[in-house]
Amino acid sequence: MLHEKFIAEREKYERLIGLKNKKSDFYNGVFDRYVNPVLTSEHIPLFWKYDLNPETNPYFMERLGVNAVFNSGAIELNGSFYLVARVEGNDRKSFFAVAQSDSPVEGFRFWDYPVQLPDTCPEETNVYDMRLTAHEDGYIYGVFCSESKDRTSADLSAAVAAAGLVRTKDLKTWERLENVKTLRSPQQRNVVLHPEFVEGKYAFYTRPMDDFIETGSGGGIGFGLCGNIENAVIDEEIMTSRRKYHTVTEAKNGAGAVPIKTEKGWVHIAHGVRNTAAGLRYVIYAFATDLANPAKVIAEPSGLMIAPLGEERVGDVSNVVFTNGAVARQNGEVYIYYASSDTRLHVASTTIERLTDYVFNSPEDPLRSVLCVEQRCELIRKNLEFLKNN
Ligand code: M1P
Repeated sequence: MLHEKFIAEREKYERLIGLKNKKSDFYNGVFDRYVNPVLTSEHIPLFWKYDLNPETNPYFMERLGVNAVFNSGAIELNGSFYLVARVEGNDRKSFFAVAQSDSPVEGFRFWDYPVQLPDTCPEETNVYDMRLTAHEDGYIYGVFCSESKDRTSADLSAAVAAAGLVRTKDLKTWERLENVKTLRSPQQRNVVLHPEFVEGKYAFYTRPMDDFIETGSGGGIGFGLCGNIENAVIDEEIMTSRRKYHTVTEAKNGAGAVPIKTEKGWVHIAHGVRNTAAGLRYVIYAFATDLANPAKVIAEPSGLMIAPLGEERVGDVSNVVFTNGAVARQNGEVYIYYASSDTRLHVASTTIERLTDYVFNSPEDPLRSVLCVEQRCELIRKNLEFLKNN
């Protein structure tokens, strides 16, 4: 017999999955926000959390709760949308799970089982933030953070971040490859595989770090090549988008979604971090790199593109928006999946045309207040002139 609470919760769950989403009234011309998050901890199937048998669970109690569902890789395959989300159990361990929908903005339902990665890394304690790259070699690759305890440190919370690598053709069967090694950087997080070969090699965006939290001497988003994807070793990382003093990337930055190919260049949607009296603040920013040389930045609009807004500002790690997945469709639509405050996943929509216009035609950060005022006065002067004549 089914527990009455299960029947009530199942109805709530089905209502949530069936909820229609719509654009919010937020406007900036660059992207649209949607009213409802696309994934939350409430989207987790009840049979992942409860023992449904009233004999062994008479109070219909959660036995294995889920704390949050957030940073998600994204891909479109045969007209369906797939999110490989970071699911964090009440035990703080994260894992990956695939949610699928026929719509990019609503109706995401998790498959019956989460992803069971091949257990090839005995020291690995936690995994998160998978970026999904449909590579021109025919595989879909997933690059994620593989976190282990730092056994060289007496500090209990000291950890080591490495770039784990898997590949699949269907998101069901996953082959684990060796972790990506970067010879000059002791730690790596936010590593993304470029979708095309560069100089005949696999190309990775990296994020050199001296330590688990601090990037230290790591100057920004790196770029490196490797010949063998099954044992990826990057010996040299050159800098693409650099961290800069008194900008949104001052403390850290990191590659986000797989770069989107446009006629004018590769558009990157990344995250930048600065420190504040209230702790770290994570925002999303964009830049473009050269089509022939994806390491070379050719445009970088000033400041942030997406900042945490309203309820997005509050969660387990407040004041954070973070992306590791976007879908750029053949018809020019772009869906950016971004998480807020390490708690839930949202979608923002735009188009390749709008993104390209934003990245290539928005002014760069002149890096000093006095120059920023000049830049703004120039815009005001032109606008007042325009208004006079129109
Ligand atoms: O807590 C905010 C984010 O922190 C990390 O990002 P970064 O490596 O740039 O500091 C990641 O752990 C990410 O998952 C998390 O959302």
